[in-house]
Amino acid sequence: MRKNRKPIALVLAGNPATVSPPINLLCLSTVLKLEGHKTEVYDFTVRPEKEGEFLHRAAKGAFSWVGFTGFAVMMPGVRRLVLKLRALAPALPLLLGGMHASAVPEKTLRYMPLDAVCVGPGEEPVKAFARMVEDGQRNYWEIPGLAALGPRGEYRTTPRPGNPWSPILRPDWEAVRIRDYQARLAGGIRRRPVVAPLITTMGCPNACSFCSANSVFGRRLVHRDPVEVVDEIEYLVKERGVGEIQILDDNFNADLGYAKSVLREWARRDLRTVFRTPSGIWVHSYDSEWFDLLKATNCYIVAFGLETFSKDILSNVGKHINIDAVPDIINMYESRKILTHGYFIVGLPGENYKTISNTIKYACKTNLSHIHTSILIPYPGSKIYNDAVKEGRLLDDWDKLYLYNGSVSSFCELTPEQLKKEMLNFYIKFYTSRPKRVIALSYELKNAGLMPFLGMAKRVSIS
Ligand code: B12
Repeated sequence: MRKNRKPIALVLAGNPATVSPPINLLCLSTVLKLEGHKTEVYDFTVRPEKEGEFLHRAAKGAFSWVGFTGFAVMMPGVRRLVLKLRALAPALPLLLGGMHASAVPEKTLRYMPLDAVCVGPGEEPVKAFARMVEDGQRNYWEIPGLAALGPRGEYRTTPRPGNPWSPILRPDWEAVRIRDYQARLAGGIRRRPVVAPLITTMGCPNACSFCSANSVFGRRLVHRDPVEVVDEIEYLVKERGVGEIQILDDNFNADLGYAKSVLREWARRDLRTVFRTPSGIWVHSYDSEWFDLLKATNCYIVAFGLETFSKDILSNVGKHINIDAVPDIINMYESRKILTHGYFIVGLPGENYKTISNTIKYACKTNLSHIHTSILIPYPGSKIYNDAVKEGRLLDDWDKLYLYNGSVSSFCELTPEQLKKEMLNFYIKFYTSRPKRVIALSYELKNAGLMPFLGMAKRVSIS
């Protein structure tokens, strides 16, 4: 590590209802440290009191440059900080990466005064950006994977050569305090006092039109080495006191063979952890060994993206699941005491009162233990957003793009307010449809504490 190098600040801004360690920044911190740089990770979602110190140090010229991450709903928070930094330290290079910058890079560069944005995975571009800053150059658009505005305000970028996928390295867990995330932990449901997120694969082979996850990794799956993944779990358990893992992959079992290889290594090490998959797994990807391995690694709940009971809507949005086969698959999990959680969206194109009430009836009739219902949000980078923008619809008040927010535009015959009522109606009907569901919900509330749920309730109420 070259002594005179100033540290690089990596920043997560915003005040989300629930929180989770910024794995993206922690992976990039590992990459930069391997290049001999010093990094400082600032997560203001859990340590807001650190913002003052961060701005003071920036004004004093303490940082080589600042890297931000974020997705749509976080952009107003990032912009607020960028404007402050521009005033305090005009020459400090500012780079933004992540889902939003990858989905709408030019719009993002015209929304706030950044030096550059990263489009896609950051591992390689972040190294080149650090070198260019050190060499005092500023033609950031020449770096493959970055985009910037040229001297006349023109949008400029350099595409990535060939296969842009460098291995995803273990997050730099030393850079954060895992205990800071426990009180408002994302996802609410938990079984152990200390929980940490984990990424084993990036990307998803599917192309559901309402999802923007393909903006960064495209429709492919990038795997981490299974042994490397379980080494990380062992470190979290033995060095950081973690007892529960949240696998945050977009589609952990999209490649069942790979997922089983991770679970086999995990079971072999007998780490006494439990885990769950809050981001959802593919409902049709299973076999008997998969179930045995889930039990051997203490998976206690899985989530499925089911979205709607309407076959027409499912095919319209390109979600190729056989909704008639799902109730039996749910029973395969529930009969093994692995709870199931269904994700539903109200307001997909083609939706009407009939399709919503059919979906509610369907969900109540299944043996699902829990549901999460949201209103369709046109996330930048999703096909629904891109098509709508092409048709001239204005969808860029990014601070409104969180799940429960009924006041965004509608893509079906119901108004946003009507959709919100139906969303609430869905929760009430489902959780009052069977006594065991009321008991299950109160058990989770008791277990996880009210904070995460209050956070979500606050979000529902203000919109
Ligand atoms: C973890 C996670 C969360 C965590 C927060 C994580 C955090 N602290 O940042 C929690 C649980 C809190 C969360 C909450 C929400 N989330 Co969320 N979340 C995710 C999830 C599952 C994984 C993100 C992640 O860490 N991936 C792993 C890392 C390695 O990948 P990455 O982030 O893409 O990073 C790579 C590149 O993007 C790039 N990069 C990223 N940052 C940077 C920075 C720099 C400087 C550079 C150079 C490069 C770079 O390099 C990285 C390594 O290659 C994604 C799914 C997804 N596919 O991204 C959804 C996702 C990002 N979430 C989403 C949403 C909508 C939400 C909510 C708004 C939902 C709600 N409740 O309303 C909330 C609210 C958040 C808020 N602030 O208000 C959407 C975003 C849609 C959009 N286009 O904006 C996603 C895509 C899910 C989906 N499929 O729709 N979320």
